Amino acid sequence: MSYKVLIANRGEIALRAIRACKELGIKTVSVYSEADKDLKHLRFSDETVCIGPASPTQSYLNIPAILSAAELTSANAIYPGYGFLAEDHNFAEMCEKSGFKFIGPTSETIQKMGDKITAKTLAEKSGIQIVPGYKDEIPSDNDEFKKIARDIGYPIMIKATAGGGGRGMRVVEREEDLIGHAEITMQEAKNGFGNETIYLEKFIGNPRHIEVQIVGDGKGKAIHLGTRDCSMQRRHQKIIEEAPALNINQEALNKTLIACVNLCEEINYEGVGTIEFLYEDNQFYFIEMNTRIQVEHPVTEMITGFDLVKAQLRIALEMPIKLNQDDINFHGHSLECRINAEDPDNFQPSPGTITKMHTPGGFGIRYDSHIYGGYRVPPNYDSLLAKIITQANSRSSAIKRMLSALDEFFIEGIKTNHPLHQRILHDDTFKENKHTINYLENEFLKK
Ligand code: MV4
Repeated sequence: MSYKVLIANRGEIALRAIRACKELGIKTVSVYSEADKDLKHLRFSDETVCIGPASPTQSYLNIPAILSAAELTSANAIYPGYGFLAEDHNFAEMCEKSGFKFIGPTSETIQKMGDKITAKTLAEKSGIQIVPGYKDEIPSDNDEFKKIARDIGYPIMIKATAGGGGRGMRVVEREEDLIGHAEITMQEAKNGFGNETIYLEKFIGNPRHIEVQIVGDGKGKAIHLGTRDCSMQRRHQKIIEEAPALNINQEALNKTLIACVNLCEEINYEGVGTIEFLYEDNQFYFIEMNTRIQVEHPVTEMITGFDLVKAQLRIALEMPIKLNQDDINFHGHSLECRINAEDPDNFQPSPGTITKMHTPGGFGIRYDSHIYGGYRVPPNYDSLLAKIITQANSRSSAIKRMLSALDEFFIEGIKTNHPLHQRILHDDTFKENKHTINYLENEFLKK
């Protein structure tokens, strides 16, 4: 049986997916927008279909156009990548109903994890530690509501159940602000997500962002692939990621990893997923689960040798896969620098034509990117140009290898955050691994 997978994405992840398909002998169909006709991966794809104009809503988010392309090319399955439709449960359901395998968890699982209260309840049931708070209905009596918040203890965070990834949340420092902030968050959630339900959490002030990679076969068996630290971020955009997370309490880590596997086994999780935590004072606190492949998946691949994208395809297409925790071994340390088309000083997007460039290479260096000399970066999509990934025996060696890779790397014609990466890699707080999610914005960028 020869499979054909339609790749419903663009840029580096589309290229990453094609490479995995080729290794598995799977045929590929790439869809693209009018702005993307010169993308590199289209040359490596067996078939290509233009699905609409540059605007994402008319192309990569256009469900009828994507399903039509799948129909037209007789694709068996659809690979969503990250962003766009990757966590849209309606899209997953429409794929299923149209006879195309959605490469990922079931639409039901995506929907459950998309509702943050449901996700939190499921996580807690599996023995994962959650942030203390309140996730029942908010009482209409303001004094009762205030009592609940007082019991959690200020500062608290109000979050929309339909939010996530930094959208639909607000910190409340004192009781006077509770009712007003709750009303605003509800109104914004109603307008933004069509669901005004909110819940409360104790505000964790200065944590690290640690996540756990998991893989499930959809039949009740799951494994974990350890942790990543994604604390180096600005406005919820990760800039540098690494694996594994270091300086973590071993007992808390072991408990958390086992509980993550339990959760995935209990819900018959299918495919790859990431369970996100805040980590402060030796404690893990669940925040949400992502039901997709993530941008930073290569750092996990580099320290485990486990190909996460091939695993996604094998599981979805029911090819044999061995998922035994004992077969997973961890080797050294890996870092990823996200190179974005943006001004390194003010973070404004910097689209345009790349006139000249050189890519890094060598032992322990991986380069995942769709760009090339002469390529025009369109202004319509996110600014990720390339991911430089290093692997070495220790964190400090992986940092030195990254500095060497960044020395070789140059892009001319557009601005990139390349100099920001060089500055961060020379920073003492980063080198000592003492940074939290607040470090870049509140300290480093103010220096
Ligand atoms: C929090 C928090 C502090 N306390 N929840 C932001 C994205 C979403 N995934 C959850 N987020 C947060 N939830 C409580 N109870 C702080 C954040 C947060 C954050 C989390 C991870 C990575 C970067 C962040 C940046 C700002 C705030």
